[in-house]
Parts: sequence; C-alpha cells; structure tokens
Amino acid sequence: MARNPSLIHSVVILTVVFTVTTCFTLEANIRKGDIHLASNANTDTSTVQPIDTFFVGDINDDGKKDTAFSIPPRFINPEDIFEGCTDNLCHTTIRFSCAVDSIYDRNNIGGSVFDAGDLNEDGHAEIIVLPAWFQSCWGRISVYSYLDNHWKEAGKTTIYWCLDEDYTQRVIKKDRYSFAILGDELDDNGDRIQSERLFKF
Ligand SMILES: [Ca+2]
Ligand SMILES: [Ca+2]
Repeated sequence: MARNPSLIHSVVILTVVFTVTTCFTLEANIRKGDIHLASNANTDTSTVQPIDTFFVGDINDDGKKDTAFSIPPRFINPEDIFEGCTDNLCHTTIRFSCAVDSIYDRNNIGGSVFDAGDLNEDGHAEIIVLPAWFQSCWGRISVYSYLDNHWKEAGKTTIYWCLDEDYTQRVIKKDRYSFAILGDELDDNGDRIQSERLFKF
C-alpha cells in the first residue's frame, strides 16, 4: 500500500497559528472544551490531534476576515493512522474563529480549507474544502456556503488533489446564483483531463 509522504507529514505536525484579527481565538475554544484535544496533549505528542489553520474570507459578514481550523478525526492508532479512524466515517471538524457552526466533513482525515470569495454576494464568504485521505491522489473538492445560519455543501466534484496548484482557481463564479468547479477525470485514453460542473445556490 503506497503511502503519501506529504500526507504523513501533514498529519504528524501540530500547526496551531493564532490570529489576533479574529473574534474568538482557538485558545479560548480549547479552554471551553469545544475542541477536543487529547487530555494529555501537553505531555504526549503521539496523541495530539493535529490542527491546521487556514485564513478564509469574511464568513459572518462582520467586515473582518476569519480563520478556519481543520481538526482531523481521532485515529485508532495515532502512530499508524492507516489503522483507521475511531469513527468509521472519518469526520474532519472545521471550526471557525467567529461564531458560526462547525462543518463535519466526512471521509476527510484533515484536509485544507481555502477562501472562495463571496460567490453569491450575500456577504458571507464561501469556502473550499479539499479533503485528505489515506492514499490515492483522487478525491473530492467541495464548496460550502453559509446559508440561513447553516453550512450547506453547495457543490462538489472529483479532483486530482496531489498537484501543487492554487485550488481556488478551480472554483469559478458565474453570477450570484451559480458557480462552477473544475474537476478532473480520465478520458478514454486514460489521460487526466479537466471537466467543469455547474452548480446553483
Ligand atoms: Ca468575519
Ligand atoms: Ca456567500
């Protein structure tokens, strides 16, 4: 079974970057117990849940850009994540620095989050989620939109996610009612090609 070195690297490094521009800090959330790190996280790094931090757009329409924290699922064996997750669906929790709901993104062991801009011009920035998985470079790209105080997966498609590229360029605003995602697929010759899927809000 091939293992992706960059993935292994990403899930063993604890990356917590605090931002002073946000309305709540991750540190405060941890003190409140909202983010469930291992109870002995300060003494045993093998059980620390890695958290990646991403700067996103203005999610809650308060004029300030926000921060997303991608918290992977717990692994059965943190020293060998290929044994799987403690929850079979491998949910990554995406929390935000402002007071909006979290996203529980299944089949995701700690992917990346990007700013998609305010695609539907409602004041709330959309986000792009690029999940990570145990193996294979074929996966999913999703766009989430904060509509009526809840997150909705507004669109998703298949993508080859191991490329070193700017994945925000894969989401294309059409108008305030629709957008497209450039995904990847194989043509009849087995060559990887891009394909565009259109979604409506
Ligand atoms: Ca904000
Ligand atoms: Ca929006």
